Amino acid sequence: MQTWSSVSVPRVPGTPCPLRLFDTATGQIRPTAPGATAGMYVCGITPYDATHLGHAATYLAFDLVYRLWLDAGHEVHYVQNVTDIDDPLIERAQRDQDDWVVLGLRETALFREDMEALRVLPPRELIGAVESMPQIVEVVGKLLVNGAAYRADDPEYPDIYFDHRATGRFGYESNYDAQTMATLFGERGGDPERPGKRHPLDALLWRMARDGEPSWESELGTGRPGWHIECSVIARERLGHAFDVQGGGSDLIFPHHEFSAAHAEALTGQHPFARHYTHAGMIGLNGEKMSKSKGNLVFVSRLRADGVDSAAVRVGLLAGHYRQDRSWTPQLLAEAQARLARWREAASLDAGPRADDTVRRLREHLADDLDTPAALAAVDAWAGEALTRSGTDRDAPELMTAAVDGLLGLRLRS
Ligand code: 5CA
Ligand code: ZN
Repeated sequence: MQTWSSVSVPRVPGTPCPLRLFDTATGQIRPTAPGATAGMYVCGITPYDATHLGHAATYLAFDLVYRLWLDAGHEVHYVQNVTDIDDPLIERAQRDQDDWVVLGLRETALFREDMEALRVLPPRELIGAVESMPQIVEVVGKLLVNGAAYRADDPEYPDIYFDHRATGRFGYESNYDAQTMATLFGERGGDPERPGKRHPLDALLWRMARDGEPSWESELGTGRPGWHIECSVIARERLGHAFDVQGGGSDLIFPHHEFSAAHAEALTGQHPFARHYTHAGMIGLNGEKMSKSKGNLVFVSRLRADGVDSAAVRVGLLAGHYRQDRSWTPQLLAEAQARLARWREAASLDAGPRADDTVRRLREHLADDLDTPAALAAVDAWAGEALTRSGTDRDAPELMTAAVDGLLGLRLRS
């Protein structure tokens, strides 16, 4: 699939800091240790609706991971998927009497525009489930042969399921207990009640065609893939095993990332699938979870249409720590706008206080599990001093402009 346009990332003077990130599997903040090229996979959108601020916050968090690795001299092989065939897409298309392909293309195009407006660095590869069908079919076939997958005991619809006990490691990524897994599996797209499965927790790999549903002919029988196998296959194909970071929102900790890892590990016998499993917190609105059922989604495209500066949206979302569940409020946006205006004014001065130490702290805070609240406070402190017109360092405004652009993705000068 076509990805989106990139922005230039200025080199930031000074010494880079190696990035430490929280890893869900071990429950610890651990150093990332990429080679010359860092590999990152972040779960992409299901394009049946516009990008809301929750999606944006998650992609911004991983944008910072990208920027810190670039700063440390790594190349980054970033892969993202688009779930361009799944139940929500089919249901929305039916509801609106739309074509699911057209709906997916339209919302993906809007997503690209939103990401560009937010100056999110594009993945090297943006890959749809539909275009990955041959690889998915091949992997599901292999899982059937090696015994990790089986056909449901249902003559009419012998769907293919993954035996979650296949690797003997199931649960290592989320660390959830059996009860929590059972609850979340049911809530997040699983089908625990489906008759004919070996175990309620087993996840769908291939759904045989039902009347009126899109399907693909294959050696598995005509049908369509389950959700987790899509990301498992795309990530492993492009990044190999033990890539550096598997990312997404915390709603994907279980079952999605647990199964994506288990599918790949059952296929190859290699462990781990990813070295870090990193998850962003959920964004709500005015203290309530943002959800379609509540109708309280704030879309990036809506804010753009209302003339809101996307840089202020970026500042507002980075004002909280990426792992914290948090709320978007009108006040948060107003504060972000004021903060950005102060920073821009300070960056436009001819001179300011020396900025080397501020840049050092900015890097240290970001490298410490993306501590953006502390990083933004460091910029505030410099800008505050600069605006008292006390500083005389003529290089400082330019240095701060480069650092805030390179590390935080925000342009202070046009
Ligand atoms: N296509 C799948 C992933 S393979 C999916 O979850 N799509 S999504 O459109 O529902 O979400 C896209 C990304 O945004 C995922 O990484 C998801 O974890 C994240 N996300 C969804 N809702 C929120 C939210 N309220 N706050 C933060 N991140 C969110
Ligand atoms: Zn995914």
